[in-house]
Amino acid sequence: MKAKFLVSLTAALVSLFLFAAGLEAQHVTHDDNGPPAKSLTLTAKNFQFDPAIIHIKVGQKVRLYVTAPDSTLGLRINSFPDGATAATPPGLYFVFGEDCWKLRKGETLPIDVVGDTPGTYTYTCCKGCGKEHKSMKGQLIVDP
Ligand SMILES: [Cu+2]
Repeated sequence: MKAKFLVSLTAALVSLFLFAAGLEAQHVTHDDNGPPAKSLTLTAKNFQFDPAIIHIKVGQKVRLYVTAPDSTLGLRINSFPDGATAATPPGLYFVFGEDCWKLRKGETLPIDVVGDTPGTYTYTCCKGCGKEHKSMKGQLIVDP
């Protein structure tokens, strides 16, 4: 009886391992040189992002043209979805990722992003810019 249990336990572990290996093999690869399928403008000013909500499709490369017309600011896009736990992998891929992009006053910064996993990814200002700095937020939503 005990031996039979051990055999089925081993079989379960082996199939779990094969399943995990299969997932690894299916990992998304990105063509960094390919042109983006879509482009969007994101403006940061007056303690707000415009638009405050951006929708992109999973797997689609999108170029964000980010601009801060009035003052130098920072942009941080969380690569982990809202509600992520310690085990949640990042769900956004950036061709040139940075923790805090510097948005120089009046300049336009292109950022290429691919949504690997559907979810809501929060973006914030990452440069102290005044009284309402902490309320400066937006959501990048990766739709399935
Ligand atoms: Cu700020």
